[in-house]
Amino acid sequence: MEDLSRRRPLSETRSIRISRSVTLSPLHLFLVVVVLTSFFVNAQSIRFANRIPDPYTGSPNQPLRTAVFALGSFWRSEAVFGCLDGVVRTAVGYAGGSKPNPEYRSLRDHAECVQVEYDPRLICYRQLLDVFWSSHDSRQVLGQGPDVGNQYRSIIFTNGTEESRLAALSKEREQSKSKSSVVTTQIQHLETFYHAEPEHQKFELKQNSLLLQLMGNLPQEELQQSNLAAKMNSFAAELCPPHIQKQIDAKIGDIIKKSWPVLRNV
Ligand code: MHO
Repeated sequence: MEDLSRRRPLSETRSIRISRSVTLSPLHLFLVVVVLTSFFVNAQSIRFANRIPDPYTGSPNQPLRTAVFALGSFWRSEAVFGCLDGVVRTAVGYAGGSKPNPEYRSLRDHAECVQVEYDPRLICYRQLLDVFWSSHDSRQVLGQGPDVGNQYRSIIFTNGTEESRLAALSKEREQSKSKSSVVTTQIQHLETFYHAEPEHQKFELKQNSLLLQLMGNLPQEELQQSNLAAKMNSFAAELCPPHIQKQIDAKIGDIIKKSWPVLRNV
């Protein structure tokens, strides 16, 4: 006859002894496997806390300002401005036409453009204009390089008389550099800036999955608001000033160098 008093409880009979003091029952083991599996399955989409001091709002007496420019493909335009000191956020969209709610596949008379949100204490409109002129060919008619068409025309969208005055002055200066061709850039009062579809925002950054992961796979809304994302978008397009391009490159190298030994223990 079986001595029931000597039977061990189920949890003990099938348990696994990990060390002298730690014993895992089947239930515990199952839970550990579930947790570990979900960890590895989700590893692709792990998000780190957003270390970026966003949303950045400027100071109460000097609030942030926005400027809008059209200078060819907005993928590149966004990257042209994102790395500048004092630029807080960037977004791409459509403006300059009459069609309400334009979309990428039906822009009609709108132009692709970039909206630049900046801190006027750190960068001024005049400096943004300098970047605008030096970042595209304002003498090419309705296009930039191979991108030809109305949607790629060059426009400075203004918002008030002071901006219009500065834009007109800068255009004159640009024209005076050479009279052999005409500067085609239009200066227009900004009516409505329509945000482009999410897939066009921070387009250059989105082509680089390593950078996205290093930034913690921010969701779309955060990516759009993020100051770091604006910078990294420029970095991905290699449009940051050379010294910043090098600095970010070195930091990424550092992260990779420090973390690869972790893999040795796999
Ligand atoms: N040359 C670019 C234009 C894209 S754009 C956002 C391309 O088709 O790849 O219009």
